Amino acid sequence: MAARTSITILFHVLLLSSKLQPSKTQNWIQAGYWYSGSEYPVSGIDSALFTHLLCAFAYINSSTYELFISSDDEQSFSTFTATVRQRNPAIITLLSIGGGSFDPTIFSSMANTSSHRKSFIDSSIRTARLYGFQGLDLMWVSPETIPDMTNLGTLIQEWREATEAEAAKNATSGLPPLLLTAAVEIFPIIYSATYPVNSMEKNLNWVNVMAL
Ligand SMILES: *[C@@H]1O[C@H](CO)[C@@H](O)[C@H](O)[C@H]1NC(C)=O
Ligand SMILES: *[C@@H]1O[C@H](CO)[C@@H](O)[C@H](O)[C@H]1NC(C)=O
Ligand SMILES: CC(=O)N[C@H]1CO[C@H](CO)[C@@H](O)[C@@H]1O
Repeated sequence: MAARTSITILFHVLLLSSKLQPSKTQNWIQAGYWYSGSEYPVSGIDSALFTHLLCAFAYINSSTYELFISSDDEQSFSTFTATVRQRNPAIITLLSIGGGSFDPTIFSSMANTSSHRKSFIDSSIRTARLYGFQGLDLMWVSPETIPDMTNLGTLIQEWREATEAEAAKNATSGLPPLLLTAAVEIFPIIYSATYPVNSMEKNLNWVNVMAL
């Protein structure tokens, strides 16, 4: 079993303006996902090879639309950042939400209603801070319809506003706003809807392009 395959290295397209990029840091990103289902130990990751690591996956409760971490993952997620910082103290960690096996209709109904988006956004920020992540990544596989794409654009706009408000409110903590990213894929033959590029460009730090 090739342990290395458990960490998928993705290509990143830097969408964003310097405004949202931490100016002190490098201008390139080398990020990888660690998936708890791979059972590859977090302590085995050579974090010195990366600038950012994404811990996958947190899920969305289908009735409350709040973010949750499965009880099986709580231990490894809560120590993830401290563990990968042992080999690379500068590493930045993000909590990834959803993934390919998560029911996309839950994303659709979360993004579709203002109060559901708010539950999701507020709980995601709380959870990221509680577990010590510096950002959040949305892996909605995949928005398929035009309303999904429109709602996704609204969601990430509101998400960005909320992360900035949270950082401003907690200015004394000195923590920068959470990074926000999303994983995207394009199957032009299957889906006719296109991503809300304007909102993504304005509100996300970068996107992770999923390639098969
Ligand atoms: C979703 O939230 C409801 C209400 O709080 C709770 O009863 C249920 O167990 C939660 N489901 C999951 C999968 O966490
Ligand atoms: C939300 O989804 C429901 C059905 O899934 C649909 O009837 C409604 O128009 C959608 N609302 C918005 C704001 O997209
Ligand atoms: C990380 C941090 O300091 N979070 C605080 C932000 O502010 C709210 C209340 O305004 C606190 O509850 C959080 O603990």
